[in-house]
Parts: sequence; C-alpha cells; structure tokens
Amino acid sequence: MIPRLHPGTRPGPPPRYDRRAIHRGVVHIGVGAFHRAHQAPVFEAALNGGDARWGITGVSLRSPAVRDSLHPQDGLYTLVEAGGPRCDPRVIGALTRLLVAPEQPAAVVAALADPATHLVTLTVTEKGYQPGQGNAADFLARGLAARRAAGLAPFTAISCDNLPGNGGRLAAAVLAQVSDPALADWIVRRGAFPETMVDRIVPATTPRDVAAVAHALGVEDQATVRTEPFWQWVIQDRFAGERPDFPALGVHLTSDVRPWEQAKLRLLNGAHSAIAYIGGLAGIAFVHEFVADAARRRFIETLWHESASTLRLSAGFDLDGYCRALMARFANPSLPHRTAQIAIDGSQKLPQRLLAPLRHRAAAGQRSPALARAVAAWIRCVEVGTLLDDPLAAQLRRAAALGDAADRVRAMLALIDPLPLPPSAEAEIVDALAPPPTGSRQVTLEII
Ligand code: CS2
Repeated sequence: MIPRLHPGTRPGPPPRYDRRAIHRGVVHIGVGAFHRAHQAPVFEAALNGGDARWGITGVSLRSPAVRDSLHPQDGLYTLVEAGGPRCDPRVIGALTRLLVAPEQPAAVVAALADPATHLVTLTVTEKGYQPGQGNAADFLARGLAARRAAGLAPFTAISCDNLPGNGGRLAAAVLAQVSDPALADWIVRRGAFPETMVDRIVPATTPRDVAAVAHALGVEDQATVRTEPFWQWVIQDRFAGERPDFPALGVHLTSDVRPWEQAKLRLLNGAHSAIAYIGGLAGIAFVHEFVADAARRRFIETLWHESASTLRLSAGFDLDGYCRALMARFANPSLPHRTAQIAIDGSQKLPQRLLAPLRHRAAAGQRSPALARAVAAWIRCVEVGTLLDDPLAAQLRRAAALGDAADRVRAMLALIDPLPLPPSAEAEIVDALAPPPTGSRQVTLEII
C-alpha cells in the first residue's frame, strides 16, 4: 500500500513558506483541474516568493468530489507539466481550505467577507454566467454586502472563464443579484471586475495520471493535475485593493485585454471546438491524434487564416508564431486531451469561438468554408445525438428534428446566439452539411 499524499509524506523539496502561517487572500470558486493548473501555481509562486498573503480557500459550487479528494491530503496535490523540460510532479500547497457551497453556504460568505480576502477568482465555465445559473454571482453579492456592512473595501473579482468581456459579464451577473441601490452603487464605484485572458490546456485527470504520480513519487494523489508547460494569464490592470506582484509572477497586466482574449478565443478555442466536433464524428478520441494528419492540420490552418482576418491584434503580435506554437501544443503527445471533453457545452462556446468570426466575414462578403464546416460538424453532432452534454440539449434536440436542413440550422443557431448570421453564412453551413460529391478530395467534407 502506498501512502496518501499529505504534509507528512510530502515528497520533493519543502516549500519555502510555512503553510500554517499564511493568510488566505484568495477565494477561488470552481476548484476544478483548470484552477489547480493555472491560477493556483501563480499564488503558490507568490507564497514561495515570501508574500504570505495569497493562500487560497477553494469553493466547489456543487459537487463535493474535489473537497473529498483533497481533504485527506490536507489540500496538497501534484502538478505535472507534461511534454516539457520539467516533467517531474511538483507539490502545490496554496489551497489550504476547501468548502462545498451547498453544505456550508454561510462559511462561503464568511470567507468572502474575511478582511484577509482581497481577490476572488472564478472558473465556473461559460454557462455559469447565464441568468438563473447565478449561484456564484449570488455568493459574491452576499459577500460584498457583508464587507460593506463591516466597513471593508470590496474584493477584486476575477473571472477566469473563456468568455469575451468576462469581467463585465461577472459584474452584470453580480449586480443582477443586488436589490439594494446603495449596495449596487458601492459595488459599481469601489468594486473591480477586471477582464482576463486565461490559457493553459488541462485535460481531465484520469486514473492513469494518478498511477503515474504514484510510480514517480511513491504517494497516492487523487487530485493530481496533468497539464502542458505553457501557461498565460493576462489581467486588466484594475483592482479594488491589494494584489500580489503579478508582473513578477509572470502575469501580464494591461489596460486592454480585448485583443488577447479575442485571438485566444477564436484561434485556440475555435480550433479546439472544430477538432472536438469534426474529430468526434470521425471517432478521433484525442486532439494530438487529430493533428497528426497533414490534411487535417491544413484544415485547422485554413480555419486560423479565416478567423485571423477578423481579429484586431495588438501591435507586435506575431500571428504566425502564435499559430505555429498552437499547433505544437495541440500535437503534444504527452498530454492526451479528449475531443469529447472539449465538445461539452457547445451551445455556450460556439458563439464566441466560431460564429463571431463567421458573421464578421460574411458581413464583409467573404466566404468561410472552414468555419462553416466546423459549425456544420457541431450541428451534425446534435442531429446524430452524440456528444450532447449541453445545458440546451433538450431544446437543441427539438430543433434538430425539423425537416428542412436550412430550418434546422437556423433554429439551432437561434437557440445559442441572439445575433443572427447573415443568410450567406447560413447557406454555407447548410452546404457543408450536404454529403460530399463522390470522388471529392475535400477531406473536411469526408470527415463530416
Ligand atoms: C477547451 C479549453 O474544453 C475547452 O473548451 O477549448 O478548455 C482550452 O483547453 C483552454 O481554454 C486552453 O487555454
């Protein structure tokens, strides 16, 4: 029997900070693998650098699973950066308290209202910002109300989800929960909801990952996370109070996140969704397997070419270098990333990843065969009922039952995006859904 990871069995070099002496300056909502691989290591680096303010209280909004796996480990877990020079697992200790909101709602509000809390980071996925899904926003509103009542400053609330204008969306969701006009005014004047761009590919943890850590370190870690060496975090430089020395930690602060965010959503995430649906239909389980084929790589490059033409890039942005690096990241064979994982919640992802650039180009009179094909692949997935793990699954299934292809396309798109597509773009998607002419060399049609 190998022992469970915990402070007594902790392998590797000891941390440069005393876990019992740190403050919890961060409350993170949505303690999934992405948080453990992206924001948590940044706060870990702050602690290791001698700034003891940035321990984390992790909050799960629904499932107790993460708390249950981390609790026996006293919050410790290993991070494995696969495919780079540093492939040894390293232990992260920044998460020193785990709460499950439905079990301990008052403790969550108390953590948000704690004077030591300065930052609230969130990874609640795209659908977490829909009205009615607002329990993260509701907790934030209650925490802010308690802070104001106690005469404290607001915290800075940092959305780390892949949505355009994520900070503004979070602010709107929080304000929608507030009925007291004086509190709303205080939040607007003194609060901060910076926009962000977050980037790191983090597949869901598998039993193989747990076994690999056991083999490498001789401890059982049920909360290990396997990720790529690359990470990027860009935050709008707008804070309500204290923050770590983000630039020294490798986090980019800027006045305008929009160009970063748009390039990442349309190039990385857009290609990911295309790979998820086209690959899913073709029975390709992993991203690196999809891009192992030259014709499929060319398809992704065409998609990038189309989407890149719609971007407002920041000065000096090396588009070719960015795309080359992206392809290498997708091809990382040490990071099995399931197409089925990316396919989840397509209705929440397609508008900003694929429909926005498609609309942009159609409005300029340009055709977009690759973008249209990627959207058509999602529509086909809905029609055949595969990969439909989606909050709008029931409505989408009803739309998919309509007789005429053009009606189906229009009805499905109307469900997921209030902005209609120009008729020429809709027609391109309908065309892409048609079976390929016999003998066609168009690999992408064959894939669908
Ligand atoms: C992926 C993202 O699952 C998905 O929708 O496209 O999680 C992607 O891996 C990250 O945004 C990369 O930064």
